Amino acid sequence: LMPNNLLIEGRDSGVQVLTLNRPEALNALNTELLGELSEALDNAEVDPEIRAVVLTGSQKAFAAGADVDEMASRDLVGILEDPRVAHWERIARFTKPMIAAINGFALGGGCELAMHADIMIAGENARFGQPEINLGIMPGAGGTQRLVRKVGESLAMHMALTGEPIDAKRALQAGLISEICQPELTLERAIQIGHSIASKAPIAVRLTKESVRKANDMSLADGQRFERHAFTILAGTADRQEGLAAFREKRKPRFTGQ
Ligand code: DAK
Repeated sequence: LMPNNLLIEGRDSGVQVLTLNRPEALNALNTELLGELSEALDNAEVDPEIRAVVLTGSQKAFAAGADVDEMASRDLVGILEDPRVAHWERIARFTKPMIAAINGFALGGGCELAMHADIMIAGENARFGQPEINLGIMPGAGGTQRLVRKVGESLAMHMALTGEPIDAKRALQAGLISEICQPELTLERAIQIGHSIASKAPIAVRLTKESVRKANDMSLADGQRFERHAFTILAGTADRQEGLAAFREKRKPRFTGQ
């Protein structure tokens, strides 16, 4: 089935580009869009051709948040049984590298979605914010959790309690994003990063992502133990042998994913 709110491209190059495409609502994340996105990621998860995913929006908006109209139609039980929660969980579970290429507004659920990516890069025109407080609500897709881990408590509190957005420069300074680009080049740069990752040994990439993520949920000692076990697992891969041999033979490695 063709998705209504998502463009899916680039699978054959190893880097799949998912473009949020609901321009009439600045890519507001309604249930349908989130369902299409989580399904696309589930498909990418099991497709060996796809080594990395780039998630992007338009020049004007990455995503302006949850769909306010849809949210307004839900009462307490409606929120409790909200189908979007399952979609968010599927997005969070994705094990391949995901790069967010952000231009324009990344607000509320849009900022939270961007923070589900492993690498965030943004155009100079990007604006990041958690404006939920202005609507009498609060972040609901990890905004109070991931933002603190990425930018620290002081700036996270400032953003979540005032709703004031920050610009790309501030986001870079705070460590929310890893690079700033000219807006026309953000997507191209994200794809380039994706290709760089796609050229590495897939099992090493997977375990590296998993291990870095553990840093947020584990003590240093437990995280380091996890890292050592992951490192040990790699000793059983053909790609490790290939990578080490290629270095010593001064040639490029040919990784097979084995
Ligand atoms: N929802 C629905 N429509 C939206 C929208 C949104 N979030 N944001 C923009 N639009 C629509 C506008 O209504 C407008 O539609 P028309 O009037 O043309 O029909 C169109 O997109 C263009 O927007 P504007 O005319 O407002 O454009 P401007 O350039 O003047 O302003 C803006 C851009 C981004 C500053 C403004 O649109 C704005 O403030 N948007 C709302 C931003 C916002 O408050 N976002 C946070 C929403 S709350 C949860 C998961 C997630 C969440 C909650 C729970 N669980 C899993 C439990 C997340 C909550 C949120 O994100």
